[in-house]
Amino acid sequence: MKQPFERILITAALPYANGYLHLGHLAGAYLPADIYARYQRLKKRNVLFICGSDEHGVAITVSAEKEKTIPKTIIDRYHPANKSVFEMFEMSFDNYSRTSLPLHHETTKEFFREFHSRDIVIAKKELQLYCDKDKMFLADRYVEGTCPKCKSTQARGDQCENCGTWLSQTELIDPKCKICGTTPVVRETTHWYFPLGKYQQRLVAYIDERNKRDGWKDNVLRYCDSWFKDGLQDRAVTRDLNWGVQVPVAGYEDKVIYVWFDAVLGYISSAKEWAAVNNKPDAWKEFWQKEDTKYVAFIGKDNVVFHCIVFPAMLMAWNDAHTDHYVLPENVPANEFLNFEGQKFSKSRGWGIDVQDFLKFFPADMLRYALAVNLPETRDSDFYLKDFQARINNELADIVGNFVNRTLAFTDKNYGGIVPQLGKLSALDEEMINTLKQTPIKTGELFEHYRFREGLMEVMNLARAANKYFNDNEPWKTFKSNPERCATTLHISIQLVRSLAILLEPVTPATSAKIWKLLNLNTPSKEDGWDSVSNFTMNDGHQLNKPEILINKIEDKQIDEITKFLEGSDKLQASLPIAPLKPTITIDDFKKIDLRVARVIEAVKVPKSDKLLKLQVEIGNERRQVIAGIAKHYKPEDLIGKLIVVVANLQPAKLMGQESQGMILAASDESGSLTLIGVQSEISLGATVK
Ligand code: B3M
Ligand code: ZN
Repeated sequence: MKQPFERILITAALPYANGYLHLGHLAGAYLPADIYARYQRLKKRNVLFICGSDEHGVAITVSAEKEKTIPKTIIDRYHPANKSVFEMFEMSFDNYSRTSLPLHHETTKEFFREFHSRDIVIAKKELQLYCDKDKMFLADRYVEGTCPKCKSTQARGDQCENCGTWLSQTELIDPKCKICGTTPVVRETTHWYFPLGKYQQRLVAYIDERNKRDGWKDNVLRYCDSWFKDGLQDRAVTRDLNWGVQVPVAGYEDKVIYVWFDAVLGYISSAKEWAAVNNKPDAWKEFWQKEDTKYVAFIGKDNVVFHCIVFPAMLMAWNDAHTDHYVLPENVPANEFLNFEGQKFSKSRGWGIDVQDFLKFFPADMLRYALAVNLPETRDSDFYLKDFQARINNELADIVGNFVNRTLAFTDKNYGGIVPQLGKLSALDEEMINTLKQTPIKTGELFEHYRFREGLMEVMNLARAANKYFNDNEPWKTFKSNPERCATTLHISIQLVRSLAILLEPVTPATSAKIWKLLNLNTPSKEDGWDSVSNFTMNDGHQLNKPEILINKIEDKQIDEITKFLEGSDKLQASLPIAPLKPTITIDDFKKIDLRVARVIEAVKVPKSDKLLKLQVEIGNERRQVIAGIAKHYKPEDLIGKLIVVVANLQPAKLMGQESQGMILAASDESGSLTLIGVQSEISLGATVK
């Protein structure tokens, strides 16, 4: 990389589009990436920040099988959902793409064809695990066994999630088919192999060079070292699956490219999409193929091998025969894991909380702040709801919120909201200004080195110092006794409020936006960058807006609510009165009701109604439209594919002008909770319920 660099390319791991994002994902890769991107933009650097959904691989096909549907149904549900969750969380991606796009398939094939034509990838017959019962090769997550390295019993065919080791499936001890649980047999198949071993020396040198230049994290270096120590092996980059990017080699069209080979190239295709959307079709090359670009890849620790070893090796292989060189990551600041209330996030055990659920209870900035002060940068960290409340109340509200409020309220009350004049500086003023000058330098230095927690700490120290400054100057006394002193104190405090708006923007952008509004500077101007933090740009005589509380404290009640939500309705029910029972009926009365199993095929909101959803359901070979009052409890996209029970012989009715040909069954309690009645396992549509 030519120094100094001209551009910064930032990528965040592409989440699999087979589930909702939880807080652990945010702490692992996304929040740090966003803080970095926002900070660099404030430094006026030319930034491209990209991400997208990873839509291939066994992660997706297994999810589809579980729901008895096709992979496309899964990705079309989770891609838009995750995209919008990222928006709610204020991720400032320049582009959020998806790997099912033809543009991405083309990019991946281009790399594969290149490697094929130069004999870099080679076809090899190799033994793979095959399930006789399911009649298929057990690629990746289709097989589980004991990790030869750490002895975790839940290692998958491609990787052990516990220790991060990248495995060949035949290395697994006591492998079992994930579909049927039987022990697979070993069978021969042909796959294309990428010769990682040939790149080992260059990879070692590459990491060494980048580490010297940009300081890689110890945890990342340790992971890489352990792979190098074991010696890199040839790795299969194709799979016997029918979901993914088709292998572009004659005779191998029934195989697909390994998901990790295509996923990392998703960073390139996402940049291409960004360029195309912005009508600058070649702009992506500026970021990917100019040596004065600094490329930083943010990921969680389980993805280290693919970003520090596999992807760089692929790019090296490409670069060897091209003049337009792709840039390699300058750094890969991988985080460790975040635990939730003392335990690992686990989708299968239902432990943890999805981002979208959390954001129903608290604004994004609160979550961003609480995660940022607690990022698992050097070791796993823990997220406790009680800690969360304490952090927000004692830090964000009591330190930042309090300083902004008291400054603006005092100015409003005593100066009619007009910035008072700066007078002669006292020793306390000088000291305060000095601290202010240090903060953007210290925080900037820490952010540049991916130490976001400590960087934020410096900002909070400034806010603490600002409160102390306000206290020590006692403006409520000097207003009468020494008006010039009072005016100067407030003038400096208002400048500090503006400084905090800039310094906090990478972490809490909505709070910063609110501060700008209170300062009656609706949008920060071009001059309000990171390097202007300690400039006094708030002019004497400038009219501020009416003060408003910046941060509302979290009440115990709110923590109780989210806790109840997490625990499900079990506890809730025990304490609730039940609705009065109805008069007895005969079995014949009951038999008049024709209940059938149906599947939801489509679901949309009924226009102008906040309660109703319009569902298309399939009952046997019949399709019906049913209007259901469940919009407050279910999102339309969450219903698709669900097996439910409908009253099939109810007289059709019109609701809000829409025909309803039946009714779906749901349970509701006195608290207003509602849950649909489903069936426990697959059964044919139209089956009767008795
Ligand atoms: N989808 C794994 C994960 O979500 C994978 C990352 C791809 S980054 C190119 O953890
Ligand atoms: Zn099987």
